[in-house]
Amino acid sequence: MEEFRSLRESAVGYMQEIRQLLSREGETYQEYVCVLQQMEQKLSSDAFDVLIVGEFSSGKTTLINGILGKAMLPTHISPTTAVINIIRYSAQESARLIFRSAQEQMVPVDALADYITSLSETADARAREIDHVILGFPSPFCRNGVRLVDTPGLNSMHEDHERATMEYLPRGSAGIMAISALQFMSKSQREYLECFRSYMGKMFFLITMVDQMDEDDDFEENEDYFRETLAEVLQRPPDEIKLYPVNAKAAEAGACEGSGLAAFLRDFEAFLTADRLAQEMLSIPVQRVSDYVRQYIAQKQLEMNAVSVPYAEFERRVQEALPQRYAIEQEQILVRGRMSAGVLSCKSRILHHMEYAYRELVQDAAEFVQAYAGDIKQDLSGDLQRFLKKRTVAFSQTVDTYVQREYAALMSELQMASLQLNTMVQDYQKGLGIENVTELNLSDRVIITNDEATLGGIGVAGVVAAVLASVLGPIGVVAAVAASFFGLDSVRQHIIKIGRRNVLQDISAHVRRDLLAHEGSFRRRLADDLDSADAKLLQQLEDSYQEPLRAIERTLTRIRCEQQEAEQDAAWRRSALAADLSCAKQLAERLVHVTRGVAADGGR
Ligand SMILES: Nc1nc2c(ncn2[C@@H]2O[C@H](COP(=O)(O)OP(=O)(O)OP(=O)(O)O)[C@@H](O)[C@H]2O)c(=O)[nH]1
Ligand SMILES: [Mg+2]
Repeated sequence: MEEFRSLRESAVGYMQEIRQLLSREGETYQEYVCVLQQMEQKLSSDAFDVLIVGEFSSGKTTLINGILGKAMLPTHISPTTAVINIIRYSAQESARLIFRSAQEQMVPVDALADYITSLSETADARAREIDHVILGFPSPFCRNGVRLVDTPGLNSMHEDHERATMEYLPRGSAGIMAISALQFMSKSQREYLECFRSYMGKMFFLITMVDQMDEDDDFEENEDYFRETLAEVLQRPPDEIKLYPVNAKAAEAGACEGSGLAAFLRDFEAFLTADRLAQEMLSIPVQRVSDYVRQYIAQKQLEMNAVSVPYAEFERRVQEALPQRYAIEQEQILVRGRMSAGVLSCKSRILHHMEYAYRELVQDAAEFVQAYAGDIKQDLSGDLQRFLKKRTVAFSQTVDTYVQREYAALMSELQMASLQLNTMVQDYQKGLGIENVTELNLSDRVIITNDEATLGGIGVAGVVAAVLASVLGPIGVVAAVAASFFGLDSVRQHIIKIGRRNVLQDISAHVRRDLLAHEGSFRRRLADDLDSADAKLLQQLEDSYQEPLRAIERTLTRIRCEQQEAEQDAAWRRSALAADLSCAKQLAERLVHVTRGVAADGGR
C-alpha cells in the first residue's frame, strides 16, 4: 500500500505539471485542463466514488435503494433523477443540497422528490439550480470512504440530465452500469459504455428487470447473447464478462437475497479489498495523462518544424508534392466507386438468401402442421406458435450469419484499399516534410506518438468501425421483426372455425399463405435496414477518407501561420519551444516509469 501511495503521489505530481504546461496554451487544451483537475482531486482525496450509470429508467435509483436496503431516493417510470446524488456513510440520515451558487441547504430526506427530480414542474425548476446533493446514510456499503453516486439517466429528452452525468464521469473510480434486460445494448448504450470505459477502471454490469422477461425467453435463455454483446464492445473474451441479473424492485423492497443483488454485493466487497483496486484506480488516469503529453509533444514538434524550415523551401515542397495529392484523390474516387458497387451487390445477395431461408421456414411450418399428431383444437395453435418461435431463431441466425459474412468480405476489401491509401498519404506527408507532425483533431481518441506517424491508421480504424457499426444495425431488427410476425391470430381463428375433414391440409395451406403474405413486408424492412446501414457505411467511408487530407491541410495552414509569426522573433521562439518540448519529453519519460510501476505493482 505504501508503494501505491507513492505511485499515486507521483501520478498527481505529473498531472499538475502537465496541467501547468497545457494551461499556458490558452483555450486549446481547456477541456483537458478541466479533466486533469478533476482527476487530481479524485486521486488526492481518499474518497472512492462508485458511479451508477445508464439510460433513463434503467433502474439505477432502484438499485441504490436496494443496496441501501431502503427506498430512500425517489424512483418512477418516467425520467426521474435530475441531479448528481452522492451517498456517503453517516450514522444519521441527512440530505444537503449544494446549489450552483455554492449555497447549501439541509432538507428532510422524505422531501427529496420535491428537489432533485423531474417529477413535477416545481421540482424540475428547483433541480436546475442544484449542482449536487450529499446524502448521509448508515450503509455498510459506504464504509471506508466509498461513496455511491446516483446519476441522472442518459438518452432521455432532458439534455441537462445527460450533461450533469457526463461532467461527473472523470471523478468516478468504479462504475456500475444498469442495463434493462428489456432493452439490452441498443446502439446508444454501446456508445455510452465506450465513454464510461475511458474514465473508469472497473465496471460492473447489473442487468435489471429480469423479473419482467418472458417465462420462455428469460435471462438464462439470453445470457450468452448478453455476454457476447458486451464482450464485443469491451473487446474482452466473453468468459471474462460477469453479469449480475437482478430484480432491483424486489431488492428495494428488502428482499436482497432473492433479488440477485447479494451476488453483486459479495463480489464488490471482494473487489474493494483486493490489491487490484489500487491498480484500477491509477491505470486510467495515468494512461490519460500520457495521452495528453503525447498530444502536446506532437503539437510542439509541429511548431518547432515550422520555425525550422525557411518559408520558400516549405512552399517549394508543397508545390512539388501536389501530384501525390492528386493521385490520392484519384485513388479515393476509384475506391468509392468500387465500394458503392460492392454494397449494392452485397445487399442483393443478402436479400436473395433471406428469401430462400424464409421459404424454407414456411415449408417447415407447413410440414409441422401436416404431420401434427396431437389434439387439433386444443393444442395445435399453441404448439405451432412455440415451433415457430424456435424456428424463427434459427432463421434469424441464418440471416445474421449471411449479413455478417457479406459485410466481413466488404470489410476486408476496404482494409486493403485503406492500406494502399494510407501508404500514399504517408508518402505525401514525407514529401511535405511533415510526416511526424501532422496535426490531428485534438478531440480524436487516436493516440499520436512522436516516433510513429499514426495518421495512416485513422483511415483503417475509421473504416473498420464504420463497417462494424453498420453490420450491427440489421441483425437486431431481423429477430424483432420475425418475432412480431408470428402471432398467427388468423391461423388460430382458422383452426377454431375449420371442420374435421382434411383439416390438417387446410390449416397447413393456410399457414403457408399467411406466412408468405408477410414475406414482402419482411423483405422491405430488411432492405430498408440494409440501405440505411449502407448509406452510413459510405458516409463514414467518405469522412474517414477526407480526414487525413484535411488534417494535412490544417497542418500546412498552421505551419504557414507559425512561420509568419516566427519571422519576427525567430530566435526567441525557437528557444521557448525547445524548452517546452524538452520539459514535455522528460515528463513523458518519467511517466513511463509510473505506468510500468502501476502495471507491475498492482497497488500492493
Ligand atoms: N419489475 C421491476 N421494476 C424495476 C426494476 N428496476 C427498476 N424498476 C422500476 O422501473 C422504474 C424506473 O426505475 P428508476 O430506478 O427510477 O430508474 P432510473 O434508472 O433511476 O431512472 P432515471 O432516474 O430517470 O434515470 C421504476 O418504476 C422502478 O420501480 C426491476 O428490476 N424490476
Ligand atoms: Mg434515477
